[in-house]
Amino acid sequence: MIKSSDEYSMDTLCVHSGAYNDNHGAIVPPIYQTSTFKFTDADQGARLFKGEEDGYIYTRMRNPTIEALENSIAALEGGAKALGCASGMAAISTLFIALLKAGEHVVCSESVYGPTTILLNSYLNKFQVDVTFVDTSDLSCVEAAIQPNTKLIFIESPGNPTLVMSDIAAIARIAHDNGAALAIDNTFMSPALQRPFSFGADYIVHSLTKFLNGHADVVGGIIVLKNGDEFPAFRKVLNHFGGVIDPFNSFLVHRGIKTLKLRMERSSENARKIAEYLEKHPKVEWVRYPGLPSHPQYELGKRQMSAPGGMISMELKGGLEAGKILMNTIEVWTLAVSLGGVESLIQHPAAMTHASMGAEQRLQAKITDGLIRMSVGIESADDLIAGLEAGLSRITN
Ligand code: LCS
Repeated sequence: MIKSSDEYSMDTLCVHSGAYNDNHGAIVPPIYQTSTFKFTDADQGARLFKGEEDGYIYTRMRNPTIEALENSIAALEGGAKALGCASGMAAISTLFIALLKAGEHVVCSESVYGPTTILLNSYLNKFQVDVTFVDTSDLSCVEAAIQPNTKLIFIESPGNPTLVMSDIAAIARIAHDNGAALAIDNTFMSPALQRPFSFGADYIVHSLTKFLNGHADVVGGIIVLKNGDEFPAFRKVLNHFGGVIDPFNSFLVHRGIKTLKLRMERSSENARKIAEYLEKHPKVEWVRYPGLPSHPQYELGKRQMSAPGGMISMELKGGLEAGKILMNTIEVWTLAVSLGGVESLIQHPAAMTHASMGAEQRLQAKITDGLIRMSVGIESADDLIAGLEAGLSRITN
């Protein structure tokens, strides 16, 4: 089993990363579907609790199947350690709890998953942690938002759902020059297409629910640490707040990762063809896709991502009404939230994934009411385009 991410290519790491404990030669990590572990005697139990002996006690604290997944994703991201969480939101909230205290300040990308803004605005504010949302694609806005008490810059790049990209290396420098850390939600890209530690980020989070698992059958999340010294403190926070992933979901995500690189390549190829088709379509007002030269940060995307990914946003000339006709009549695609699975999905952020943000904050983040978001799967691009055309042809205005 491979541990180091420096020696092997991403294709190999996806198949082989994730060291695990097994005495029987199983070539996939066994599912330790157990809540607790037997001690050989009372003294051994006491030694385990004191940390004098290495071993398993209780699944909320440690579990071999979960550890196999954590080792895999730490290797894929080139990090030291990772912590499997019950959902992407559990990963983000655990990161905030571990890093922030009352009186501190966070700078956050304005275009992030809706509930991430709610977490910062409505919950962390209760604990006197302040937040400023800015357009992190504009470095002068990031610099202007820094305060003496800024502890963390949190970005999504590309951002959900606008696909705005932020310069990870430049923002890491701004953070470090000001005594802050940079965390990035890398869900949209996955480590197969973007490795933020190589650009100076300090923490990475993912919703495993998306591309890393890839099969729309798990909810999970992960925090990846660049610095292994921080692992015991993070492990304690996760253990005490309790948002751990379970062994079976860990097994499923670990299995999904074996095809991550292939899936990301195919989704990117499909999405590029679909974005090019949409950009020329007479009923489309605009398309935003990191692989189109018309994307405002196209050159940045080429520098920090190995492919443009599977997410597209667009708005139709007929606005929301036309978008509804498309979502209601599209073929092959499914009208559903979430993303990153093998099947292509379409949804309406203002009324769905980003409804909870409220109209004012959506406006600031340029999430227009007519914006439609698409997650491109691994079906045939021709079939996906035919399915889109079926819906678009029904729009008459
Ligand atoms: N980060 C990003 C970028 C996300 O898109 C999501 C979920 C999360 C974190 C939270 O992950 P979860 O707790 O759901 O595992 N995004 C969703 C979306 O765009 N549609 O449905 C869920």
